[in-house]
Amino acid sequence: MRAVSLLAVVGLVSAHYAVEYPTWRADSLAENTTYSEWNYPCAGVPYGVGNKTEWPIKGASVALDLHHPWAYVYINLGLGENATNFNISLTPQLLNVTGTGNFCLTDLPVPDTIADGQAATIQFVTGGQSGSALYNCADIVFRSSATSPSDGTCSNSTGVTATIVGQATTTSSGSTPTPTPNSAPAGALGVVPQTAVLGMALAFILGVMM
Ligand SMILES: [Cu+2]
Repeated sequence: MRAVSLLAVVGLVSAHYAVEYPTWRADSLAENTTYSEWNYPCAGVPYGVGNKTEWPIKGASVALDLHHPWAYVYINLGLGENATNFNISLTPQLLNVTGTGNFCLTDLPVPDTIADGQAATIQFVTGGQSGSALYNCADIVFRSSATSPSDGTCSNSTGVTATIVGQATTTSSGSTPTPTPNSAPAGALGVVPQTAVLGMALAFILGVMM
């Protein structure tokens, strides 16, 4: 039983995450490369080796394929060719995303000052239980004429949910909060399913394998 559990966790933690849209600079999970998602700012993938996507100025979306039980997700923007300063946050509210599989964010808050034809790089950052971060980048050109994929191709897998960290859980007026004696205090851990907690504990033990 124990062996089965450990194998299951190894499966979860061995693949970090993939960027599905816009197309990432290159597949940072590919074998036989020096790429590593541990490496800031773009997983060791040099600028110019890969794809550049025409990305909408309004209604922009991103899609990830998440492989960990949960992650804090940050999406940053750096302007220009070969940007190194990712100083524009497209996720001003910290997101805790639980579950594995497809995760989609739509209508990202692109600054009004961005003009048609502006080159930029989107930096994806996920933070996990260890405190370390995983990085990926996608190179783009903003286009007012571009459109994001339709809803069918940008959706959340079953069980994938995003919670804004630090935002109090909303309850309808008059309702009585359900006692949860063994749960963590208010905050991120309170929303993590028990299965994820188990996975996190085992992942901690196996931290070197992440
Ligand atoms: Cu991983």
